[in-house]
Amino acid sequence: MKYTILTLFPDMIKQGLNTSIMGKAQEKKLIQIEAVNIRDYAYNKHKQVDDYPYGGGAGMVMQPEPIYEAYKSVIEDGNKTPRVIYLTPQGKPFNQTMAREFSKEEELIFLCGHYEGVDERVIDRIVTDEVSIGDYILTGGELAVMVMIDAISRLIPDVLSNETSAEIETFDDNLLEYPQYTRPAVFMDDRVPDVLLSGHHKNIDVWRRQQSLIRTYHKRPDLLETANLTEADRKFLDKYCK
Ligand code: 6GU
Repeated sequence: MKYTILTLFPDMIKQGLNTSIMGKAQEKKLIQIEAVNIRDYAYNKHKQVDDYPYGGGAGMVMQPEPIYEAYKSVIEDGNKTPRVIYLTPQGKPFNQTMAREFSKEEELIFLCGHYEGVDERVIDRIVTDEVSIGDYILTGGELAVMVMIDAISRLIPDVLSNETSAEIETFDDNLLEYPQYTRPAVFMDDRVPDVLLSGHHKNIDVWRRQQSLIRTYHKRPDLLETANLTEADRKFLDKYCK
């Protein structure tokens, strides 16, 4: 997967993603991250990339030409037309289903806005997807891109170790994770649930599934509406909730 980010703060992206699992994935060439500085495509001598909004009002608006030139520089070394994702609180809410869908692409381009916005004409011309990472306002799209790249990349084969990747399936059912415990078996008089020490794998699986259901019911009941529930799950929930 190749990610290209059009941004005014390329260092922020590079530094945010060069550690831990994203850093390893880059070293192993499983993902490639290129941050293109929009300012390099400013063509007035002051390297200005924003201007006052037509019609007045507060703040500055990013001009269309530098963004368009930066975009052209990315797609011109080939005849590909990758999806271009514009990060904006007005976009479609990002979720695991979208992460899975994007992870199947070979290449993605992200456009990070700043200031009060981006000239609408360049959005109309190059953007294929508008995405938001939640109902709050960030100062720019950079943190949002990092969130998306992390969520997408961990779904790419071999980015996570095999051991860890099985965990992905949990959200597939739209349920929250069951609680986890490690040594010591007793912490401040608090014992790890007996079933986990029993060595009885079938019972452990049943207990974990039930814990996932209980948690989801209490913490995110909205998820249960779209959850992938078996007949046994429904029976358990009916009984538990009454
Ligand atoms: Cl994707 N961008 C910005 N600038 N703010 C946001 C956002 C994105 N998602 C939530 N707030």
